[in-house]
Amino acid sequence: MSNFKFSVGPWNVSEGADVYGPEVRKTISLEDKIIMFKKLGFDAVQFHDDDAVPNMNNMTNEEIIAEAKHVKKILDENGLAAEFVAPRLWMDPHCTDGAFTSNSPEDREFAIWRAYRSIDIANALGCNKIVLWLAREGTLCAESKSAVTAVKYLVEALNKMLTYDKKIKILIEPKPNEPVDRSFCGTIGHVMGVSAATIDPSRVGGLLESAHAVLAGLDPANEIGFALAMGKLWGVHLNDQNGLKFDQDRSFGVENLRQAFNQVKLLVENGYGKNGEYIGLDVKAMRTTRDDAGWQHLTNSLEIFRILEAKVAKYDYSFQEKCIKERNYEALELYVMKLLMNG
Ligand code: 3MF
Ligand code: MG
Repeated sequence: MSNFKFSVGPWNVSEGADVYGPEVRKTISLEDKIIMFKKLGFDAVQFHDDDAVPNMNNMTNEEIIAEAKHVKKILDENGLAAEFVAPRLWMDPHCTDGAFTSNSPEDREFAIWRAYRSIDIANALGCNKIVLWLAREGTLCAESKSAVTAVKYLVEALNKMLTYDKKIKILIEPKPNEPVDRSFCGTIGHVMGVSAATIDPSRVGGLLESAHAVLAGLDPANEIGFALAMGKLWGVHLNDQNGLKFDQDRSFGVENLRQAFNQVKLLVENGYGKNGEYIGLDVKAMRTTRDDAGWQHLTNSLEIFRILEAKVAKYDYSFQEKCIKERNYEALELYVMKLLMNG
């Protein structure tokens, strides 16, 4: 049992291709994934714009909305909600050099078109959250873009989206690198800065992904804490990451259990979810995973989360208080480690 609601995106169940090798698992249709997500205990689905409406570049606005409504029907039939829509700008040839911060005015215009369509799709799916993972908003060649101009372009794009629809909320998902070398908005702190610079900071917040924080050399729990303190943690992508290397999207908790515990602890202590926020996963099966186990990283992540939630419920806050009073953090640390190691 859990006090939280859970969400997952269709890209979490993939064919397993990586930069050095081809697909290793069969393709599963969106509808079959949705049916399975429900069976596995999820409450909502996260979407890229083109997860919901493939081939959208070649469709009229009306056709896009009609297709999104069809997906909404599938969600309704399976008792699942849509959590958010994220424009998948990084896959498009228009966005080779970035999207909102591209050096090309036409390509920046295209990015805004896709952002508007993502808002239309979100409305058709019955959700008001737009997630922006700013994948290529940064540089490979440091001199190729001015960080000053680029950040201003970014704020401009957010303002356009906020003006296009007065009810949407924008969740920026920061990541310090990959596929770019230096991104313009790498941590939750950057997200807060960008939010404050928009015409409506109350509608611009963050989605924190554990692995992205680790890639920035930060503790994901501390990043979660910062966003919670600002009242801006509107989504999470829980997963794990073994140090500073390629983005691994490992199952939640499998690399750093104590960090995972502290993420859950902060979420519980601060009433995350009380405003309808979901515990979102962004996890990848290992490439070695066979077809019949292609969902196991999801069930493993859910199980680890729930076990950690139970550990938080058992957590002895009076002992924590005593240790803090006596400034005996060695004792507190051992207590936490034993709590995690025992049963
Ligand atoms: C990349 C990510 C992305 C985002 C997704 C939704 C493909 O590191 O985390 O996953 O989470 O695009 O915003
Ligand atoms: Mg993510």
